[in-house]
Amino acid sequence: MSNFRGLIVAAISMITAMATAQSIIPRPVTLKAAKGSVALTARSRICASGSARRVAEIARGQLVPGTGFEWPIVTRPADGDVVLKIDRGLSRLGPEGYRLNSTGGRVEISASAEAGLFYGLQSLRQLLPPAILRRAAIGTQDWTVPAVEIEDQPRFGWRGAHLDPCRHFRPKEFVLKFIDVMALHKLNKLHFHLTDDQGWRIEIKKYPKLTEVGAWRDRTMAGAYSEQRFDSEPHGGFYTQEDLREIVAYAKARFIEVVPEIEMPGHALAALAAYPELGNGTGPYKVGDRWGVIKQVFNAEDSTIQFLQNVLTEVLEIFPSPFIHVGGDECPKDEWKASARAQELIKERGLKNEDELQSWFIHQMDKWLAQHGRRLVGWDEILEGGLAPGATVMSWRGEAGGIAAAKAGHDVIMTPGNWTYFDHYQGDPVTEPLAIGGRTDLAEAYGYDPVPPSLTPEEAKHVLGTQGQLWSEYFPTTRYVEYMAFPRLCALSEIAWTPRDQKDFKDFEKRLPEHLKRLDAMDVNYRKLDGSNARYNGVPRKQGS
Ligand code: TNX
Repeated sequence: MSNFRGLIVAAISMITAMATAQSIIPRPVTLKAAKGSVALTARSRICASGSARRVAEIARGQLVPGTGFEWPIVTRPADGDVVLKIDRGLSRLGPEGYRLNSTGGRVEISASAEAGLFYGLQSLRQLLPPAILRRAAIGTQDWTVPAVEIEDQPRFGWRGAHLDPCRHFRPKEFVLKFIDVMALHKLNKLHFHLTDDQGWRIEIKKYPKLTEVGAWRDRTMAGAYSEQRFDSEPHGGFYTQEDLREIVAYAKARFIEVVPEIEMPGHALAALAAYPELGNGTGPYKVGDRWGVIKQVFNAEDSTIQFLQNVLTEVLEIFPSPFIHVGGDECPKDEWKASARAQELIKERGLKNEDELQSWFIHQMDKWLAQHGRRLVGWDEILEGGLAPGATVMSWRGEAGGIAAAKAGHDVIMTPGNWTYFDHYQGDPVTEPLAIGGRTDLAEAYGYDPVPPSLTPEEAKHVLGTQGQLWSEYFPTTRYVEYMAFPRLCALSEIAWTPRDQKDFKDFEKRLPEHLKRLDAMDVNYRKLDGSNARYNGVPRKQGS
């Protein structure tokens, strides 16, 4: 009798393990299920040598908490172990590709580089029960890995998520948690939007007022834009350089690069409040308390260029990313049109108009960044008035900017609002919590393809990838950010990773329920597939952030 029961239990755990094997997000290029499984136990070890050892330390960090096992790192493998192997023979899969094989009594992950091993490890975590993602063991658990053979590699090198801590400041703890969730989805670029009209969030030692003044506002727009209503609560915060170094290092250990964004010449009001001489003489300035496009922008004096390059000098010391984002979006030209001095600068520099002045501005940054061994990224407005030679374009107002830039031989990241702006509603606006507008349901988000059909294969090589945007005007709390991000960011991870011909929304929908249990285990909020938790996310402003 007890034998029979044992058999049933074994069969059930096999079936559950098989279901789990089929629920990896983003979907691997190939996954072959085989008979059998590997049981990870308190005797299991991590086996690694050479440069795989560094990933073995990371693997310990990701396997010890949930299992409560010790996971010693050893060099000779035995059955029941997790084996990490650098195998140069796998270079055809690229540095981020990997193989995972659990058919021979142990789990073997091999890759030609450390990043690949890390992504194999993320797939292993998704082959295990969701409790592997908890921060401590919750009791005895069957850590069975189904027998599978996976061979996998990403479609794109830029698989991003964007955070906007300017409109509502986010504590460092949240950013670190978000990085953990990104890593689980094999996302590798965190676009960190650090300055905007409503707040300057990065400490700059040379210009302390940027955060003393620019990081704080007296009140904030509440409710829908049309209501023109404000709360009366001061809001603010910023990251010290040490906080940012910690974030960068934490991300790096998870193979994520943090790409900082310093906005110019628009979205500058917080900086103007701190240093009014950077403006067009239209002060006094106050840190922004309303959303939308704001007319006050930087002037284009040489001294302002110098100021911003001094800021960037400190930015480069903190962020090793080859890409530095300088914004460039939504810079109204009203002030430059009205300013005699701006008109004089246009003439002096032999420019035609205000668009060319903006282009001149961005060119200065492009040249300077190139001299410092970095590459400029900007929103698609940087195309207006002439694109700077080294610029990479983020195409947000649809795909046209990205297409034009790729055809002109520039790299692009496809971030069109209709598909990748996760501040849009993800269901019926009547029942969903307040959002900026628009509507991008999960199916629509999943359906996006970052390579527009009008590009030739050669031009398409300029599409580095895509990313999900989390503009945060209407997200007062971190729970709110998560609700808007998930599961759409899960969909985006699959757009960025999985080959186009293997994307299948029906199949994705089948894998999602198991995947959402992983988000539960990590205490990540998300929109339930039936929308039934929508009204619980219409949380009052400022609560629980
Ligand atoms: C436009 S996208 C902006 C942001 C807003 C966003 C809201 C972009 C480059 N600029 O400043 O937050 O729309 O969706």
